[in-house]
Amino acid sequence: MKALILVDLQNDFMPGGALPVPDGDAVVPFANALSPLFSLVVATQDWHPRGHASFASSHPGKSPGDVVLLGDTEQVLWPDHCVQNTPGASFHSGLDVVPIGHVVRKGADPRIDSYSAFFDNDRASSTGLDAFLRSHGVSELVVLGLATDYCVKATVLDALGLGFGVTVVRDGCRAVDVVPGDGERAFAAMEAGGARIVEAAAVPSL
Ligand code: VGL
Ligand code: ZN
Repeated sequence: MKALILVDLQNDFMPGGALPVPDGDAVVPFANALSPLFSLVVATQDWHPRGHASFASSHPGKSPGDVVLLGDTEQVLWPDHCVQNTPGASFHSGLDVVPIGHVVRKGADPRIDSYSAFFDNDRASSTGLDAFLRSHGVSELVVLGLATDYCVKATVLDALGLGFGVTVVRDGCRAVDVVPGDGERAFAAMEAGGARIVEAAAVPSL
């Protein structure tokens, strides 16, 4: 069985949000158009406590874009974003949430970030998504969302490592592009890892 994974379609990643992904709101119509084609739709939500270790504001003297070590794991620092139970953490108001059957909240551990929908960045703990998908007989994932170069990429590479077949919807993703080209390099890395990259128009015939 196939499932659709909608990655982090939250206000703080949209234009005007705290960590805006350029043109990020352009992917919402793709999510709405594709969701009815799947019997299982899973949405992820970046879900940080106040003072999260990925926030530059939690590290005196540091700014967004700086890199620190959290234990042995490198962490890019971000503006405060997707704080639990704030409007920035809510799904974009244009997203049709009715087809969403399961929500994965990640990044809730104050000490470590979780780009992937499957594992924290230090790999020490799992969100339970792998077990959830397997219990529903899912072996194929179709993935779209934000941001191509962080949470989409991490989710896709983990899914491939767990043995899922993965298709990424290119026009359903947008990148932060801290360094220009990061989004394109992320697609190349996902493809090299075994993901199929398609346009949304190809999804109905998958
Ligand atoms: C993300 C940076 C920090 C993402 C989440 O959704 O790609 N990026 N937190
Ligand atoms: Zn985050």
